[in-house]
Amino acid sequence: MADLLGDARSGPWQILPGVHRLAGFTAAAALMPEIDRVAAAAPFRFMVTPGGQPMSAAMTNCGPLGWVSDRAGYRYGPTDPETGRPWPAMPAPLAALARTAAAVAGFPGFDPDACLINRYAVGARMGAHQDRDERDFGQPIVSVSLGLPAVFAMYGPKRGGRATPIPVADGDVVVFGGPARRNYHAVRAIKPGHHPVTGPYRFNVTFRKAG
Ligand SMILES: O=C(O)CCC(=O)C(=O)O
Ligand SMILES: [Mn+2]
Repeated sequence: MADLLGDARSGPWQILPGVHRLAGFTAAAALMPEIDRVAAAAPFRFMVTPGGQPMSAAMTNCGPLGWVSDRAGYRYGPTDPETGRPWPAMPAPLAALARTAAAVAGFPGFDPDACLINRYAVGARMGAHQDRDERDFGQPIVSVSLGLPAVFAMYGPKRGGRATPIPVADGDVVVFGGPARRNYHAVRAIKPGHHPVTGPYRFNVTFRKAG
């Protein structure tokens, strides 16, 4: 695939060094049945920050490792603290999508072991943060947007400064890695709307190599 793709890292999808948006790469219609199956086994919940504030987006996970936040901090773990059971398996179509998107963006060999699913209602947002609970920052982040549109704001590796707004609509995939792997990023508040598949929600599916 690398030969066919050529120098994808500087290709037409690159927004900033190491930040790629693959527009219309998938669609909610294709993925929501998989997400519904995951949520039936590991329901969406509002985790709390280490400071005790409920998060704005509801979350669940699939795959060998799930990302968890509670009063004890942020971490990855193999079991759902709500049920005590392992997180549901990562559906094969989701894993395949993540691998393909990473390769297209110039990160061949990505093999995610963690898939965090965020559900945003209208008005929900995510403040600026780095993804830094993973072991290997050589591995990219693959972030799939489904349903209602949003603005994904990409900052630099230091807190603050000006963000590059990246509009993300249903089916868009943002891949960031390499020089952008430790960039701060945020999701602006979701505007009111209705999507034919997800209704009043935006879903984000984030794939990572955590362990
Ligand atoms: O919802 C998004 O687009 C980004 C989510 C995110 O940054 C995260 O879960 O760490
Ligand atoms: Mn993040």
